[in-house]
Amino acid sequence: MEELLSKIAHCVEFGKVDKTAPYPPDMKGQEGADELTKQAIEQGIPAETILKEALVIGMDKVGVKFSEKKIFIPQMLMSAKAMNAAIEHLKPFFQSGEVKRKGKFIIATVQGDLHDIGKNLVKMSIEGAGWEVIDLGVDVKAEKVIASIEQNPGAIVGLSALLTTTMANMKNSVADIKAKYPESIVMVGGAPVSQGFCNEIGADFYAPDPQAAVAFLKAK
Ligand code: B1M
Repeated sequence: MEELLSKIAHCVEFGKVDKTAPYPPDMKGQEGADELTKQAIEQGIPAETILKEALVIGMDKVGVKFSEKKIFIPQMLMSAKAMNAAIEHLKPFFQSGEVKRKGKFIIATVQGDLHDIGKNLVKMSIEGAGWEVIDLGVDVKAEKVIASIEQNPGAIVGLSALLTTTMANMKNSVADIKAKYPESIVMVGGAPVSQGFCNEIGADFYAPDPQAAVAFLKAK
């Protein structure tokens, strides 16, 4: 099991999508994140283990190498592509919750931020927990979230941010949403976000991961 997980992490780290992918040249002809994740599922490795012990590990290495200027945007995009290929196989497990809708959840990555892998994982888990999710996408202005609350009264809002620079937009979005709809519940998450930041900006809940987001909604 460990060997397969570390192979998947390697594919994410080096952006190997599938067997037919010519990139990276030194892995040409080898199986990629797509085939190996399928094998892991077939071997009965839980989706959450694959996510935490392979995909996120690979992505963390990508993040470190990017910070150290050892890789650049194109390589980071290939890693995102490999991760998405793997996530396709995990989807049914995140989405296999009860079908009955428990409520509505509006989710968005804040203005200026294009990172959506984490947001999409949270979306899948929340859908799996039986909520109808309205996904506004990435680079979303507060006005768009507010318009969605107008159309979906009572919906809980989830905002994701991955950049320290877009945390300011998260703060402004929470302020704008609360000014218009003081009773609305806003959940925040994303790698640079913390409980302290959540408290500081007046959001209602900080979820470090999809499991915490689902646990919060279950208690609603
Ligand atoms: Co970017 N990027 N990126 N990037 N990128 C980071 C975030 C960075 C940390 C890399 C680094 O330098 N080490 C760095 C940010 C530094 C900082 O702000 N301090 C960075 C940078 C600088 C940039 C650019 C500015 C680079 C440039 O152009 N010079 C640029 C910005 C573009 C923009 O947004 N305007 C950029 C671009 C990109 C790509 C487009 C190439 C690509 C994104 C592709 C995509 O998302 N479709 C990309 C990637 C892949 C990364 C890293 C490598 C991986 C992010 C990721 O998907 N992680 C990342 C480094 C890293 O995080 N290791 C990095 C896996 C994902 C599962 O984790 O999103 O944290 P995460 O989600 C978690 C939790 O946080 C939580 O649940 C998820 C599962 O556990 N969660 C929530 C997330 N949202 C939640 C919401 C919730 C609840 C929980 O409730 C609502």
